[in-house]
Amino acid sequence: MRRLLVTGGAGFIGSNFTHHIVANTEDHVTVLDKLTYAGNLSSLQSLPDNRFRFIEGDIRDMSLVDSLFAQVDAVIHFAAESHNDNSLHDPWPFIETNILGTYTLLEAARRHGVRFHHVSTDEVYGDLELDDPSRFTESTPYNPSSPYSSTKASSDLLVRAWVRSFGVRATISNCSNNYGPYQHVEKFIPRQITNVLRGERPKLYGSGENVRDWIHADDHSSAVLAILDRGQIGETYLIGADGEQDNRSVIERILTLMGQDAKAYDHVADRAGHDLRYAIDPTRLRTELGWSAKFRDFDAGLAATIDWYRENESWWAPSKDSTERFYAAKGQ
Ligand code: NAD
Ligand code: TDX
Repeated sequence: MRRLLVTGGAGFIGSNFTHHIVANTEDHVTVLDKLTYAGNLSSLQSLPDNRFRFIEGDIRDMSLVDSLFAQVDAVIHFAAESHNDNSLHDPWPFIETNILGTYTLLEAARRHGVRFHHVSTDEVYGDLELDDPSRFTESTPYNPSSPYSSTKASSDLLVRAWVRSFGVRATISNCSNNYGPYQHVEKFIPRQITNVLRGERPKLYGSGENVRDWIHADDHSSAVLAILDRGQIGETYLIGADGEQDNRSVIERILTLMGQDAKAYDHVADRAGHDLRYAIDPTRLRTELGWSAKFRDFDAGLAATIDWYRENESWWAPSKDSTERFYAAKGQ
């Protein structure tokens, strides 16, 4: 039994990871989360008290972080400002949480000698052309495009420097686009599902030819656990599940699975600097750590996700109106 500290555990992937740990290990989880607009305590409500506790707080709060690091064996760092569109509107919270927050945690990891896993994104590598046969690997040069991805790249580089300079026992993972339950309605897939549930039309940015490499959040969780258990200190692992899809196809599948006309969506203003394509080569994770994805049928995963949003309107409804007002103001 290990004592784990999960930052950002009230967010989408952090809550999926916490459920995954409680279901698949004997470990105890402490979640540290600031409960920003993206945090939702009800995502954790079914967890048993003897396996889990929740602490509300900011990862930049050095004394709180210090006291929590003194009580745990390992830290898994998910907390971030995570939405590209928000980062184009106001980059500052991304600098604060993604860069200064990660710095605060690394300093505590250094003081306490705690094992640290940093969760990052494939967006640090920039984007690929649609007709480029290559995919991102652990040696692809960093080339981030947005305020969000540049702050995640900054945090990755801080982790690498703290490993090399101070001997912090850290690993990094860079994962592709996640989908599944508990994802905020600002993100692409839940936004379209909840639009259809409300009788609104899905909204496609620009031409919709942009490609994302989809992975179920539970597969991301099992990969992070594999890295925590068997990853080599100081190394980076890319996480992906061969899930490339263009945005137009994803919207059409959602509409079809929900019994609607596949063309019943609107084209809206494109995202500034919109990355064209992300694609992960997960060979290292598979061959060195023996990981494989469980959710290999995207349609089945999407159908289960649609069912989850249909059955959990009370989870997403409180955020829907303010999210749509934000988009409407930008013509999206
Ligand atoms: P999310 O926005 O759903 O959740 C982020 C959580 O962090 C929220 O609960 C929020 O309250 C918390 N938080 C924010 N600032 C904080 C602070 N200063 N102190 C403490 N808590 C704070 O994000 P997500 O989609 O679950 O992403 C989690 C991590 O995974 C991020 O680091 C993100 O970069 C990375 N990632 C996400 C994806 C994806 O597809 N969503 C893909 C690859 C990597
Ligand atoms: O309404 C929409 N219509 C649309 O066409 C929205 C919200 C998005 N899009 C497009 C933009 C992207 O090409 O869909 C694609 C996915 O958009 P997001 O869900 O905003 O994800 P993305 O910008 O790709 O970033 C996500 O994956 C990598 C996460 O938000 C990041 O946290 C993660 O690092």
